[in-house]
Order: sequence, then structure tokens, then C-alpha cells
Amino acid sequence: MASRSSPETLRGADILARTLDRAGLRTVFTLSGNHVMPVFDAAIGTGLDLIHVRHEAAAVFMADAYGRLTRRPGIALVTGGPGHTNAVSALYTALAAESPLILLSGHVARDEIGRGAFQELPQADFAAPVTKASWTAQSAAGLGHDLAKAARIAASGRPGPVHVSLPFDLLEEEVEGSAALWPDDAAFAPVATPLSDVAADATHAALAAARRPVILVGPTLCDAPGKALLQKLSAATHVPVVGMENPRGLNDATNGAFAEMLPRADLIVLLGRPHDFAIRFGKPPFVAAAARFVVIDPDVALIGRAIREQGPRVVLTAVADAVSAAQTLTERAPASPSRSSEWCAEVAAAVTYQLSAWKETSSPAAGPLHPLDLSRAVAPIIDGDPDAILICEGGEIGQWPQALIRPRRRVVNGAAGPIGGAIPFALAARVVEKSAPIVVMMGDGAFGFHMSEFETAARCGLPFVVVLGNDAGWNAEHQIQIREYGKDRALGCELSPARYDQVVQALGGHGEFVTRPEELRPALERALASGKPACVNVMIQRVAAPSIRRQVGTA
Ligand SMILES: Cc1ncc(C[n+]2csc(CCOP(=O)(O)OP(=O)(O)O)c2C)c(N)n1
Repeated sequence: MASRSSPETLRGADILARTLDRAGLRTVFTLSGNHVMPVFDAAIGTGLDLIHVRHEAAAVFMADAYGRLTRRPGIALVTGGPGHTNAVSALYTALAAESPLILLSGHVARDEIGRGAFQELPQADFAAPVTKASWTAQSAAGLGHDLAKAARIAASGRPGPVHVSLPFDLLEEEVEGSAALWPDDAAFAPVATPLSDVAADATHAALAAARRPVILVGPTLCDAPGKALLQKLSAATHVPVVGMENPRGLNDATNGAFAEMLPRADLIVLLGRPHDFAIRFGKPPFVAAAARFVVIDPDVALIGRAIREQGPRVVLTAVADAVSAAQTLTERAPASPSRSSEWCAEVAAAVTYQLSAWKETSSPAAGPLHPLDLSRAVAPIIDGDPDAILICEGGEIGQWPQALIRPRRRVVNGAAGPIGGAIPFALAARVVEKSAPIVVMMGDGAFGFHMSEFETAARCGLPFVVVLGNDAGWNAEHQIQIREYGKDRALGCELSPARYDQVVQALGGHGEFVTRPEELRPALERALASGKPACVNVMIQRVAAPSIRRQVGTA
């Protein structure tokens, strides 16, 4: 391992670091290791900001949240072999969340491949099933172009993760400096797949002919700019547009009682929304047997899947990315909507529906608290600042804020349904958002996965507040046991009421412990005011997630 031998030459690692710098992809979520130390060395003197973390999966979760919040690829850099395998597990989440990111992994030198090299693994193959593209770089001079290609693929079409393995010999190899090393800005830019005017007009004709059409969108359009665009589309057409990015699909608490409306739809436009489990495979009673489908998707294979599942009920298909298609549909909407706003209002009322029982539910004076009260305390913090970011984990506790709080900016665990990503998500959110509140709501089970990242956050000065619903158990799975097997057969889902607030204090953050309702708001205020990464550890009742059903008339 060495620095450059002359100022006229550059190591592959220098090309990589400087290309990231030139492209403005300066935050690198990373964990050190033999194979990537040349890149750490090359980062010195560039504008790169290495945020070095405590687990490679956390680096990928951070790059994922960065990608979702900015629509620019987040960058994760890890070492080869076990560093790579740790990182790959989190790519599954990013893939389902349609999150643009680039995983760069160190890799054995090319002349050691197949010889039993230290930490040797066919890394590109290992990452392939959970990425849009995955390859091993082949030349030092081409590393900048590898990066540009990875960024372009990650953010084009259906956004998602891309992996590039970096053989050690390439990172160390010296090449002559030349203009040809540096890709131009355009090489990084995503390529739009626009919806043709003909397809847009045909979609509008299908919408106009339907009585109760619904447009369903996926994670790509559930971010803040996506939501703003969809509001315009819905206002221009009087067609309800519903985002689905939660692993619970039609039971997504965010969408209230929408599951009761979908069977009434006679036309469903899947606008970048895969035809999958989330819509219960489009079958009755969740979707009307007579419903027709329009499928607009950047991925031909997913269009094919919808046709396989629905046959002739698919009346129109088009290849286009979700953002471009939503823009074109909005621009080409008829001058005035062809339908009244009644159906749209009915769907909106279902989506925002909240059970009246919730109004009467609150925590007993002596505690433990009801999970509803945690969301009630967090809501004004999020509602009070349009730039605030709410982060919701999986598990039962994570469903309450999704039912009660409607933030402009939000990161949820996503369609892959993982638990454990929320603390890394929060850390990356703070990299993106410098001042507005960032609040995480999660359970004690999920907290354990990456709690060591509080050390990273404290060390890097990245504050956020975790409101931890501590029911001393893996409640979501416990609820399944009670429901499916009976109360007396609950096994393997108990945890202890551990003092995670004290763990956070020991790692350099701020901790609060709450056992009674009146303690919660002051504790939250202190946590926010601390300016540190904070954990408000709240002892809660172990109750099932909200199940939102109401009786509505059918058409
Ligand atoms: C990576 C991963 N492991 C396991 C699961 C299964 N799982 C889903 S929710 C859950 C329990 C979560 O417990 P906690 O975070 O305490 O939240 P709670 O359900 O108790 O509110 C488990 C184990 C999962 N979805 N993802």
C-alpha cells in the first residue's frame, strides 16, 4: 500500500474519490477494512465526508435513507468478504423501497482470484439478486466511469441499489492523469423513460370511461416531491391517487380504511406500483373480479407479471418511469375533470379515517403508556415544521404513527418489511436535513439491531430523537402467536425491559426514561433541546397495531 509515486499520476483510489467529489456525492457511509484503505487515503484533501459507522448494514441503510430523501444515490463503502456480506443484507430493503444507492465494496486483487485469497468471494454474484446491476470494476482508469454508470442506473427507471466491487490492485494502480478519466456531469444523470402522449391520452380516456377509477403508486412517488406532484394529478383529474410503500399492503395504517374502497374500483391504474402481495395479488374480495387494469411501469418484466396475473383485464400498458408518467399525465389531463369530485372525496375520507375508539383511548395514570399517546406527543413536533422528518420502524409500534401522523417527509421501513434500519435512517436524515426535527418511532426489539450507531451519531454530531416504545418483547410476532396459536402458546418473543436510554447515554447521547404519561412530553422536549442523538425510552402496553375497519356501503 502506498501513496502516489509522482504528482502526474493517480491511483485508482484517487480517481474514485475525486470522481465522487466532482459529482457532488460527497457523503460516504463507510466502515474500514483492508481492501478499501486506499480509498480512505485518497479521500484526504478531497471534499469527501467519510461517516464511518459500526456495521456495514447500517452504512447501506444510511445510503438508502439518503437516496430516498434526496433522489440522489447514497454512497456506501465497505470492505470485501464479510464486510460485503454484511452490507448486502440491507440492499434488499433499498431494492423494495426503490431507493437509489451505490454500494462500493473492496475486493481481492484480480491476480488472487481463485487462489484462496483472504476474504475472497464472488461478490458481484452475491449482490446481484438484490441490486439493479452488480459488477466488478475492470480497469483503474475506468473507475470514474464505473461510478457514473452506477449512479445513472441507480436513479433511472425504477430507482434502486447498484453494486460495484473494487479489486484492490485497481485501487493501487497508478495511471497518468488525463481528461478521459473524468466522466462529464451528464453521465451521472438519470435517464427518464417518458410516457408517450399517446399512452397518456389513452390512460385519460380509460379513466374518463370508468366510474370509480383509482391510481395506485409505489414508493418512488411517496416522497415529498412525489406527493406534491400526485396532489396536482388528482386535482386535475378528480381521480384518487393512493401511495403504497408499507409492507402491510392494504392494511397499511397510513391509508386508513382504503382497503374497503379498493373492491369498489372498476379501473385500477398501477402507476409504477408493482402487481404483488400488497394488493393481495389483485384478487377478490380485495379487488373486484370485474376491475380493469392500466399498467404503467419502467420494468417490462413487471408489466408482464401484471398481464400474467390479470389476463385480459389489463386493458392498457405503457413503459415509463413513475415520475415522468405522473408528470405527463398531469400535463395532459383534460382542461376540466370529466367527473365530479365525489368519488375522490369518498376515497380521501377512507384514507384519513381514524377509529373513534382512539379518541377514548389513553394511558392509565400510573402507566405503562398506550402506544397512541406516543404518537400524540410526537405529532405536534412533526406537524410544526414542514421540513421535519418522521421515521417509522416496522413492528406494531411503528403502525401507530403511520395511522396518526401525516408528515410531508417520512422514511418507513418499506415494502421489504425489515426491522432494524430506523436508527441508521435517522442518522442519514440528519446529514440531509440540518435543522428541522427528526423523530424516530420504533420498538425495543428493532432498537437492538443498530443501537451502536448512537455512538456514530454522537461522534459525528448528528442529533435526532428516538421515541422507543418498550414493551419488553417482539410484539408483532407475539400478536401473531396469540391470534394464530392461542395465548398459552406464546414462545420466544419475550425481551427484558432494558434501559436503552442508559445505553444511549453511555454512547454519548441523551437518554430519558418514561414510565408515566405526564413524564412523556417534558422528556421529549428535553431530548429535542439536548442537541444530541437521544432516546426517550417509554414503557408501553403490549397492544396490537391499529386495525382500521369501518362499515361502508358497497356500490
Ligand atoms: C430483519 C427482520 N427480522 C425479523 C422480522 C420479523 N419481525 C417483524 S416485526 C417484529 C417485532 C418487532 O419488535 P419491536 O421492534 O419491539 O416492535 P413491536 O412489534 O414490539 O412494537 C419482528 C421480529 C422482520 N420483519 N425483519
